[in-house]
Amino acid sequence: MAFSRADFPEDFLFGVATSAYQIEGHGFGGAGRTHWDDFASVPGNVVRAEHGGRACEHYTRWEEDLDLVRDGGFDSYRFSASWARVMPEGRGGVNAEGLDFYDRLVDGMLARGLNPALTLYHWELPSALQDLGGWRNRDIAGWFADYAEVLLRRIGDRIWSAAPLNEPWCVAWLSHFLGHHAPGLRDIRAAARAMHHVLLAHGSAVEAMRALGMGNLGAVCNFEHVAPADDSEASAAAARRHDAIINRWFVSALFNRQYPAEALEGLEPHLPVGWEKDMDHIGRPLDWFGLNYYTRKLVCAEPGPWPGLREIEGPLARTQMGWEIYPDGLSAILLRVHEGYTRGLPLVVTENGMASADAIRSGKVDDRARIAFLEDHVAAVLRARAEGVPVAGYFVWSLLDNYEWSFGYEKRFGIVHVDFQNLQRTPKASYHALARALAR
Ligand code: IFM
Repeated sequence: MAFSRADFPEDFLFGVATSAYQIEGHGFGGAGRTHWDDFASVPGNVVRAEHGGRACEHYTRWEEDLDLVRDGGFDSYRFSASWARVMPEGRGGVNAEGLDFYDRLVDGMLARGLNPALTLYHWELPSALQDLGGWRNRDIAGWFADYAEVLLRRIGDRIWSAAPLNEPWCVAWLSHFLGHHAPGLRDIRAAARAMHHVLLAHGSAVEAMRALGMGNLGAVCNFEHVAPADDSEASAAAARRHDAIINRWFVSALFNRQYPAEALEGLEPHLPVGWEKDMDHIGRPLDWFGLNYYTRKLVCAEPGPWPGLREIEGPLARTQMGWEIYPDGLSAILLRVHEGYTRGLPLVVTENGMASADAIRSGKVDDRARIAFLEDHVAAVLRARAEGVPVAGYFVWSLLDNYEWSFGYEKRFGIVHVDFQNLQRTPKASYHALARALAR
């Protein structure tokens, strides 16, 4: 790696991230059914109709996986808990085995000197709650706070940092407007409600965690560097609309207690009545803010209903996901979030990484493209720091090759290769390079 710990202050945190449904194996340990199991069972939704029933069998192999995190030189492990593993129906009954699992996992991190960085919801909604309208139903804020309380009464005393939801844009827009993720809706009314209710649920979970005496609470949103595809005013306006929906909606609610005008223009007629009264609940103070960053998007105007835009293929090199590689976008978004929204709050890059079609050859995985990707993005973090942005940590996505949602197991984001036949883990060249860079 072109960087090392010496380039950062002593307390800068390096970590690696995963999520529950993508690695655990939801078929194990009495977890309830989730809307991802339902979504994957509809032909055409997921590549080869793959689901998270077995995934990486992290549920039984977690000790080996935590050893990998420790031996990689990381300070922190960002993981998520599955709501349906803790409460199979989403409300009411608790699955004791599920709570025991997270209890063991957190102790396992502490035993290895790793700071547990918890996300409460990384996309697998209990099916029973989807039956009640899921993120369209305002009551979800209360259900979510109850789940937070059940889980954190058990493990909250040992959690280093917690964030309620991963990437609310994906939970709301990608899943209810674009239909790419569970529950697979393409419905502006459902999307508008989900865009608001994810934030309401965030506020309720933060309130519940504060009531338990927890600190170091944050939020994690995904960002793209958005640019107009050409120099027309129509494309510039389309890019502003896309930017408002993906980049500004959440951060502006969380830190400025308002929604951006370019997004309200299409969504306000569909928001729940009285949404304005929720903004103080949503914008309660946080201790840090996490940004997930992968790519940039070029956008042009598209005739038709709001938001009237389309993404255009750009000329830059791409990852296995087809995403353009654009490290400058990371420094730009860090600066923008710092100046316009978080104003001095510590920022953490909570996800960054790339998928590549990695294969084992002679026992090794030579993922040099990932090494270059990580080097270039860490350099972007250093540039942002040099401009005064208080970036306090950087997490690689992901520890393991895993279930990449509607792409099934085809897209490999791990710094550790997983053979999905026998589940054998093989650290890739990027893992070894990181371990050398992060060695103390
Ligand atoms: O795999 C996902 C993760 O669940 C959320 N952030 C983006 C990753 C890559 O698509």
